[in-house]
Amino acid sequence: MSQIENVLHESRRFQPTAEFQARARINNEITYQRMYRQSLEDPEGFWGRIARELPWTAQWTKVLDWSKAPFAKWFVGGQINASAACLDRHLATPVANKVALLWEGEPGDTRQVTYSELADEVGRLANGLRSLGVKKGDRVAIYMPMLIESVVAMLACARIGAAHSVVFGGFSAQALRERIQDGGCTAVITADGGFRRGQIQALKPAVDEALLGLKEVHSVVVVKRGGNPVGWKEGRDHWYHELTKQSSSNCVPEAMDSEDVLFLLYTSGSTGKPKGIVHTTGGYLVGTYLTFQHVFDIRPEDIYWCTADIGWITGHSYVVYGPLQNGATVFLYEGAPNTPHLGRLWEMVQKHKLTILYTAPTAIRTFMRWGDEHPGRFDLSSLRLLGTVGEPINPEAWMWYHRVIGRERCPIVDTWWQTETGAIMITPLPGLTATKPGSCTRPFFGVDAAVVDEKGQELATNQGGFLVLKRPWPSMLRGIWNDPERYVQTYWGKFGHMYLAGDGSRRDEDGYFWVMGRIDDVLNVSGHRLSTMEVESALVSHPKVVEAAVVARPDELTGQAICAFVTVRSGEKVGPQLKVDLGEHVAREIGKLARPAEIRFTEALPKTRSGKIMRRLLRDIAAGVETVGDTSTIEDYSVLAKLRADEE
Ligand code: 7RM
Repeated sequence: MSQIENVLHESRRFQPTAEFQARARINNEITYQRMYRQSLEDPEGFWGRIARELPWTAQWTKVLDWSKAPFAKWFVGGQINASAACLDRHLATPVANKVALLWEGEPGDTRQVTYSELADEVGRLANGLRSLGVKKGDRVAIYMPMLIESVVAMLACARIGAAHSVVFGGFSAQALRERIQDGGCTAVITADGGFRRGQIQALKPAVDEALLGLKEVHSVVVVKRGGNPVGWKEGRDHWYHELTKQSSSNCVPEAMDSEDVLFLLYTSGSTGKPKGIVHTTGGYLVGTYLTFQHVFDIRPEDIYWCTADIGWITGHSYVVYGPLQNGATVFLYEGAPNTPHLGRLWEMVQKHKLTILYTAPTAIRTFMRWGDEHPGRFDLSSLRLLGTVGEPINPEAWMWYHRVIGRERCPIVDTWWQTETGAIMITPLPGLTATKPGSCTRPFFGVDAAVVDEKGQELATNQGGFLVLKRPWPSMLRGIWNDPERYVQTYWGKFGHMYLAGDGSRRDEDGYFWVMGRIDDVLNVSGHRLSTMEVESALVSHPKVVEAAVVARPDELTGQAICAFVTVRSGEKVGPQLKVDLGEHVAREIGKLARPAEIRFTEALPKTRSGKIMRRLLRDIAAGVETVGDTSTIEDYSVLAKLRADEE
């Protein structure tokens, strides 16, 4: 009874173009099969060979120590510094003078730094932090807009062996305070403010509020960006530009053990207290290095854009550590996608001739809603590859991305992974894999993924169940900060020897994975276990709908009844007739049992900062109860208020 029924039928397939395939690193099935087999049959040999491409300062003695499972050690005894792996390794090569970061502010100002300039700036801040007393083993909170200095801050911490804990700049003072306290941070790097939707979003006041009475934090470094007036605490607060001006750019990187902590990153659990996910150095670097190289099939001339903020894992792994280790040119954008107009992103693609775009399904659905005319106004021919991450992408949004943004030329890599996995786990290889809209396709090298039932037995083709990873991998989390018990419980408690991802999935006849969303979100209607994502996909395939979130509310008759929150295309009329039409549509697409008992139209859905729909909150609204638990990650509180006000 634990299985999830599979109701989504998708038979379209897309091959990479011959031209793309011809140039790709991995472009034939035989090579892929051989490498994949090696990676599972001899993981230590496989990962050891990859790791040797990185600039270790001390050789490891053993690739993997799994004797204290589920606490893994990778590259035991090896030493490597993450900032040196991103910067110093390029300085004696032509990459030194290549642009590392190309940045555009929301008002349209731009700035770029080469690898060698970035290395200098990181050295100066690293020395500056050291002069303030920050040392190896400390934790430093970073609370910043998307600036070049934000990347510098992360790498400067890494350089001196302090773990960074990036807190998304949109979080409240209270959320920041909790994370600073839980992580035991002793310094904070922030900015006066940044530009967001044409206004200055102030950050420093939130830091001041968060730090009230927190004696442990001895230093606050402030980047001047917004120019907004800020409060100042003498002795504690330091301007970034003054601190770095006084410092030498020459900073010897701290020798870091492979298993020394590189960063903490807080992620909200299903309920209650946020978890500080712990990542260490060596394995994380190896995992992000290899995945970035293959998944984006990166080339020297690429200008790559991952729209993720550094406040979430995608920003860590695929804005900073993966791309920079590979010597890529990374584009960064400070502001909102709709400022000053709805075509801003596409204008920047055209202006900077961006070649790779990696973004989230929620963003893609928003662009769909805004209309084809906005991307239509710009030349997107520089794009050669598209990616998605963060949620299951419904086939409708996939097709839109393919047609309107990719102009039917660009492969799409739908990458499944988590804060906890550190790096991409299930993904197409763009020059090889035939993609199917909505599927993240096959496991990456070294990833032994499966779909199992309640007892841990592998399920047959197309049966929905728990997505698990059956062996450790280099970039895996090493635990939850201050809470080893919770780590064991949450991820290894259910099956013991397998990592529980918390997602539902099925695997099709080609071995492709179709992730159906979080296990907590599964619907149970009259004994049928349905994935929220599949019902949402059916709704979104209706021409008037752009986004839908489906939750269950208690129902005497059916156990649970489906309540759908629906956003329609700009300009479409909502009303009783559309509700009837949508009900009919879902019944046709899936079956009568999936027809929502209730449909509510809404302008927006409650989402996390990284764009994930917060179904937990919608469940409370659907059931008409007060919201309990953590709401600190919600992007826009007014959405909740509006949804509640709309209750019938
Ligand atoms: C990278 C990131 C992790 C959760 C994960 C899934 C969902 C992410 C996909 C996806 C379907 C994808 N880290 N998820 N990528 N679902 N297809 N390609 O998002 O820790 O913030 O979230 O996101 O539920 O468990 S995360």
